[in-house]
Amino acid sequence: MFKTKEEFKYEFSKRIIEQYGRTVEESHITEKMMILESMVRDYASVNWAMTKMQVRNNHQKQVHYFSMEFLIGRLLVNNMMNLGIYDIAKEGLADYDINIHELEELESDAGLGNGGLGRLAACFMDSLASLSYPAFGHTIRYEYGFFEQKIEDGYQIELPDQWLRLGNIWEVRKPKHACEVKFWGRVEWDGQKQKWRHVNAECIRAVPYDVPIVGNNTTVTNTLRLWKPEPSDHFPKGKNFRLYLQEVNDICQNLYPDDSTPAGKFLRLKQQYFFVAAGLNSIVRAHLRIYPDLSNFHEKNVIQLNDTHPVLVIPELMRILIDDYNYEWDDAWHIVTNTCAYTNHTILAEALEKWPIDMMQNLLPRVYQIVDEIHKRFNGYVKMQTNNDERILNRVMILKDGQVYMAHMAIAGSFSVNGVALLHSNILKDREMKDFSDIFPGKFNNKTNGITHRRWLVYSNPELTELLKNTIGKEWIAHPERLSDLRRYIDDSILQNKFLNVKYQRKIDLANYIKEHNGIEVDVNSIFDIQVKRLHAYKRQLLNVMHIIYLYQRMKQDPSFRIYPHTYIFGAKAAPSYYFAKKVIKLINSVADVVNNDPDTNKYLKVVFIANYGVTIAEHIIPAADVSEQISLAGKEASGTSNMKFMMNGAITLGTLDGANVEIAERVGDKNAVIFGLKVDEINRIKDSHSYHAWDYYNNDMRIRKVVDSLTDGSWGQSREEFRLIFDELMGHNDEYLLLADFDSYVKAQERINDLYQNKELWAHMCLRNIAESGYFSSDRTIEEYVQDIWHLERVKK
Ligand code: AZC
Repeated sequence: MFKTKEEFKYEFSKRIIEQYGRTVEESHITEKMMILESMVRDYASVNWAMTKMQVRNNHQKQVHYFSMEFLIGRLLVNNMMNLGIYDIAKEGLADYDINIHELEELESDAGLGNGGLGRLAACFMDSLASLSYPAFGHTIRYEYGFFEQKIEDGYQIELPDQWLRLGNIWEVRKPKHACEVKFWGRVEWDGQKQKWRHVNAECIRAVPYDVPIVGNNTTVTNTLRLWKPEPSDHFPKGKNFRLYLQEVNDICQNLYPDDSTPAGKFLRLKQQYFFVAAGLNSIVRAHLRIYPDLSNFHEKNVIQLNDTHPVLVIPELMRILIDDYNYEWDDAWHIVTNTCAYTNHTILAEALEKWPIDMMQNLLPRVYQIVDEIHKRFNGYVKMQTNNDERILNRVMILKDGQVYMAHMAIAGSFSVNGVALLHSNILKDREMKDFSDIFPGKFNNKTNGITHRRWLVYSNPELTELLKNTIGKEWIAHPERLSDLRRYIDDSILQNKFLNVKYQRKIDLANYIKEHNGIEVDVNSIFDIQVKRLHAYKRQLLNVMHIIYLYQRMKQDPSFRIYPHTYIFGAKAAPSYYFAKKVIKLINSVADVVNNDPDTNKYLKVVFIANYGVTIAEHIIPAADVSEQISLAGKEASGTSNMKFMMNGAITLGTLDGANVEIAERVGDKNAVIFGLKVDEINRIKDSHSYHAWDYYNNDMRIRKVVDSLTDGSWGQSREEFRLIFDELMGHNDEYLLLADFDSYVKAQERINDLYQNKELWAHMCLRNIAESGYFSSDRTIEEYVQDIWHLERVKK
């Protein structure tokens, strides 16, 4: 492998000639990019093979992270940096007059996920490898990632995300690890073997595509296994061939296909079982290559269930143990419940999955039988624990109202259940899942989320990284908690100025992006106030827009009222069938049109919606932020992770006491975050007593009334009906997320930001304090906690 620039150049040109029959100069830019990628992959593959061998030879326990989503983003720079070959490659390419950044820009962003939960999985994979822990990820190899968002006339348009257009150099197809996954058919009792048999099943072959996960500054390289469905050799008799192929392909077409129809629901359940069954099959086979049987399976494997989507692991592993390896129920249950651990990412009812019983029974007849048995035995256990309390039993049952409650099965079948921030874990334990935590004291725990500081600071913000290195050295890169070394310097005026200058550079970079993509000129000296995340009512992007409307109306009305110049930046994808969310996007864009083009105010106020928010765009946006908007209704955002990314890049949190904001505020102190809004217990009281009346706020606060009225008086567009849906949500449905209740306190919080920002010294002090306290939010810390409390892994031994 190349160690010097010269060796790199030799290898690079040799490969281009071998592969494409041209010289470096003659080759096309995509060819150059793919050759560079293949070199990096091969560079990593030695470590990859070694890691697998070491884990096997040392009989080490591994964690298997099962997740429907892995939002890994681009890998080229990340892998080169983690391998420590970035500079060699960059300089070698420069000798050929190739700008490495141009190659980087060609890589597609692997968007195999929707949002926070998927990005968390990717951060975890990075930390696991970088901390040298043996780990596998399992998911589906989706043909299309999360949709590509375009904005036309202010509306969101969805296009297929063809991330595999140029192929995917990182993956390696592993047909020898393929297996069959069975659907449909029925179960039959085999009297001779005294066992249930699954007959007349339709088989689909699952083929793994392995992607190396390269650790930083370590030889450890783990695997992300993407499962692809293919036609089986056991073609279902009598089945229409085309239909069968269609069904096979459907499984991997899209992430979370529209599940508003029964066909969509079936497909989703199929996807879940597909990768769960395939993943388990490969883990079991790997185990049996080393050990004589599965009795010690849980001592060598731990499976983390990322939300309820992979919870079929529980009955499927039971099925394998009982049907394929002749274990008795109790022994199998012992193994399963000591293997599985479950992470909950949300308490929103619509996200807690339930599957119609008849659907599961038809699609997965044998698995369903086992679910039914788990349910019965769990009922027995609950009765015993609660002195036959029927009310509790009714609340915790796995099968009820004709549905399978996946979260209930997850809790019953796991040895650990965790939330993702302190507040969220407490809400689970004390409220949402209280019955369960009473039944299983000790099972519930908290693991506050984290983000990989490598991608989110070191690689995406090299300017700030350089400044930090010059100030406190580079220990913090391997030990992010050492960012606290910065505490001593936060009042150093030279450092403060340097920091403000780095921020300024990054704002120029983002301003250029906005100019190029939105055609909007923004003032780099204005406050960059940014809210980027999925669009959802509970995240309250609407509150942000309402405040912008208020500012605009007030400046129009009162020429003596002017704010410090502000650029409000949004980025958010709305689920394709989520009409309210799409209307909010339209509203943001319509308000932007009016406000940005009004010469009375546009020196003070600009609004920008950046399309197609995802990992790669986030890497540009986050380092440029002055203010991080984290304004969900308290109790609703399980953790949030962009809050951590912003903090680490020196932005000030403007947020409610929700999710991990609570822990951020606690760490940086009251003075270094701007907190507003109702707290969880206040909200619970309001909700429990049904004492909230949105109309009271409308009637009593002129500002609110004017803002709300503007939704239906044509202020923001052609038709008065355009934003009726939003008006109805607020006034017709009594403002479920209490925007009006928090409005006044949000206005005041924004005013605080306005004042604070104008004191440059104080502002820089606050930002630096945030960076200094952000080490805790590295996913390295989170992973160490999972390892200590749940997974009990050892680092890969040589
Ligand atoms: C998200 C939560 O909404 C977010 O608060 C959290 O930070 C993140 O998970 C990681 O834990 N949830 C999801 O992305 N999706 C679902 C289905 O919860």
